[in-house]
Amino acid sequence: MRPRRSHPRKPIGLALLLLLAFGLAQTASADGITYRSVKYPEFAQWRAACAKLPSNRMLLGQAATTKLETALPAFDEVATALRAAFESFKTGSMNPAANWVGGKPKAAEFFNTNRAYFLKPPIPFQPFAQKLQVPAGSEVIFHGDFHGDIHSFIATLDSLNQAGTLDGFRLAKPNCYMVFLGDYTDRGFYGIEVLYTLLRLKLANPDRVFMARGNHEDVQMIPTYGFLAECQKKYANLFNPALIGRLYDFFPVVIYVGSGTDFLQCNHGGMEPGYLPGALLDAKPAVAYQLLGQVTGGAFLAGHPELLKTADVSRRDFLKTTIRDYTPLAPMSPMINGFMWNDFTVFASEPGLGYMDGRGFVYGKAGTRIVLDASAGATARVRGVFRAHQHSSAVNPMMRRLVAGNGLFRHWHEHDSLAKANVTAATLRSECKLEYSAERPLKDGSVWTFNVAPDSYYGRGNSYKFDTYGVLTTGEAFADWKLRVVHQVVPVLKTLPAGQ
Ligand SMILES: [Mn+2]
Repeated sequence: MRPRRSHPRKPIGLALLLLLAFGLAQTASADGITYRSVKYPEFAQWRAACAKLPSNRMLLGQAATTKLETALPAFDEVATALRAAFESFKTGSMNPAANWVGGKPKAAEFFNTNRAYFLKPPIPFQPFAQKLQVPAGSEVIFHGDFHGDIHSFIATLDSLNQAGTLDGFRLAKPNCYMVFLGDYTDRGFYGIEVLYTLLRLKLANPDRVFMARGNHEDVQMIPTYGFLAECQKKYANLFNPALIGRLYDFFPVVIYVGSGTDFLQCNHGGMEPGYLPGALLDAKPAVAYQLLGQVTGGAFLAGHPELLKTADVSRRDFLKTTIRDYTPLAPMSPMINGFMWNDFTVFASEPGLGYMDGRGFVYGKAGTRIVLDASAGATARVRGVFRAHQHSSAVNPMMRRLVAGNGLFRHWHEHDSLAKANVTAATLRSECKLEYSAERPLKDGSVWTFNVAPDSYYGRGNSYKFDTYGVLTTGEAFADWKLRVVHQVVPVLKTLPAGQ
């Protein structure tokens, strides 16, 4: 019997395969000749170039155009940064074998950027987890989905420059880190500008800036959701999608961020009980990695029968046969990766485990608690989840809470309920006691969703104009950790002031 996929997806298109294969050949021949002659713009120059671009919200209101403005007119500029990023990944903290729990992946496969799992002959698809253990008192900046919204990204960097956290692209404060929660491109017209900005941050701070892999960091998604079309409009046949697809393989599907023995699971989607990080978190190195290897959701269910008991009775048979052990072949094959895809319920009264067609497994409060507890090591504990992903262009209960919460929502609020699903922001804040202030309490076992950037069709559908980032300050004990939410208006109907 064919293994059941968690939901059906189109196989990778022949046209995309040909394009990817061509891109790789182009890379191999051009490497070291053209790319390295390009000089990187300074932050101020880059900011000014991005400020000239019309907003996504303006373009979304217009008929489709064949031409798109870009702050990166030559693809060589992108390719230079991509090549430099590959070198940084190959020679940085992923290089020492001692930083890989359970063994370092092969140099001839994982680290060979002339090959890819999506090309022939394929190398294995090897998703991995990361640990980032920072000193107590460190600041970690978090941001949710950008989806091609460069104006919000620049606004965030402006804010961090004004705060003295950044000096241009460089983190200026000691013990300061940045973690991005995935979905950088697609659905907005400046995916390439967003990716390039991420690469510049990574290159300026290789040990302190990390990107999680979202469900859109997948070559199979880009032809459908806009990124491929964007790049073909900007670069025609000079665009090399294989380089981008290969970059995504260096993004961990989950980053456990912590101090001492306390950690937060930081990823794009949701829970993935087919991988447990105990050994990774207990490992000595402050930055460590582990391949997911075989994803053992079936074994987890067998060993934790209490998880299935949190599900609705009518769904248990389906969940039992669908959550199983498998070897990942691609982010959506033979099953979707839960770290990249899964969701959470909004209300505490909803089932602990469920499933939604087209989205994946949905974890409630009790189900999440079981997986978090099982994620502990001999000493390490996983205290909660920071994630993004769960957005809609329609006004729904989740989006109402994200907007009323100033861009960060803690699931399962104690005074919230299904009966209040569609109440106004004012009622959410008063009657449901929705948290919306700058300082947020960090409660053990909680899940926080970061909002998607506003210059997007999500922002248009839900009428919000502010972008949000979180600043986590760690402490000696988890009780001392602090979370601050910074939100600022982004002028989504015009371009940003050229400034300086
Ligand atoms: Mn998204």
